Amino acid sequence: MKVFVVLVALLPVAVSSPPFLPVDCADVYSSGFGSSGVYTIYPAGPTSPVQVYCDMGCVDEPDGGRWTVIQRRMDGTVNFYRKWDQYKSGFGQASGEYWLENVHLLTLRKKYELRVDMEDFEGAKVHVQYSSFSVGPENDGYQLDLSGFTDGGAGNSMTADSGKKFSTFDKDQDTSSSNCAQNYLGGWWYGECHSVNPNGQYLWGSSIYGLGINWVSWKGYKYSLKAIEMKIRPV
Ligand SMILES: [Ca+2]
Repeated sequence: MKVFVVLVALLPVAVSSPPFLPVDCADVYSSGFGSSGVYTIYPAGPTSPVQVYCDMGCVDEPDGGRWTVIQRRMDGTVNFYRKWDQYKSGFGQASGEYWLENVHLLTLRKKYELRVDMEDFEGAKVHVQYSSFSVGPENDGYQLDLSGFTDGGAGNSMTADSGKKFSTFDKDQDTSSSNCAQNYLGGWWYGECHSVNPNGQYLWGSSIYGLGINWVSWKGYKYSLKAIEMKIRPV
C-alpha cells in the first residue's frame, strides 16, 4: 500500500517534466553535471541513447571542460582494426577505450572545436587543438574538415587529413593506390597514407613503421603512444 502511494505521488512529476535529453557533454554540463565520467547522450534523438565519457576539465575551469570524448586509447584492451560498419556504429566501452558513433550527426547540429590529448610511456603529456572540426555524412564518406590549429606540444600532423574521407580495410577511400587501412592496421581519414594513426595498433611504445598509435610530428613513425583522446565541444 505504501509503495502504491509513493508511485502515485511521483507519476505527475514524471509526466509533466519530460527528462532533458543532452545531445553532447556540453548539454550534460548545462543540466548541472560538472564531474568527469560516463553519461548518456542522444545525438541521434530520444530513441538512440549513447554512452560517452565526458571530460568536464578541472574544478577551477570557469566554463568546465564540457568535452565530448569521441575516441580514446589507454590500455590496448579494445581492437580498433575494424570494418566500416563498426566505425559507423561505434565500439568499445565509454569507461575505457572506444570509438563514438554518430560524430557526424553531432557536428551537423553544432559547430565544434577538437582537442587531442596524448601521453607517451615516459610520462610526457602534450595536446593539439583545432578551432573547427566537422565530419560529413556517410554517403560522402564521412569527410573530415579541420582547421584553426593551436599547438600544445605535439605539432600539426593532423591538418593533412582535412578533406580526406574515412577509410577502413573493407572500404578504401584514401588517396593512395594501396589500401592504407590494411597497410597500417587502423581506420582513419587516410591520404597517402598517414602522419597520424590514432586508431592504429596498441604497441606499448616501440612501433613497426606506421603501424602504431603514431603522431608523427611529436614522436615519429616508430613510436606508439600510451594514450590518446580525441574530444570535441561546441564553440
Ligand atoms: Ca587506396
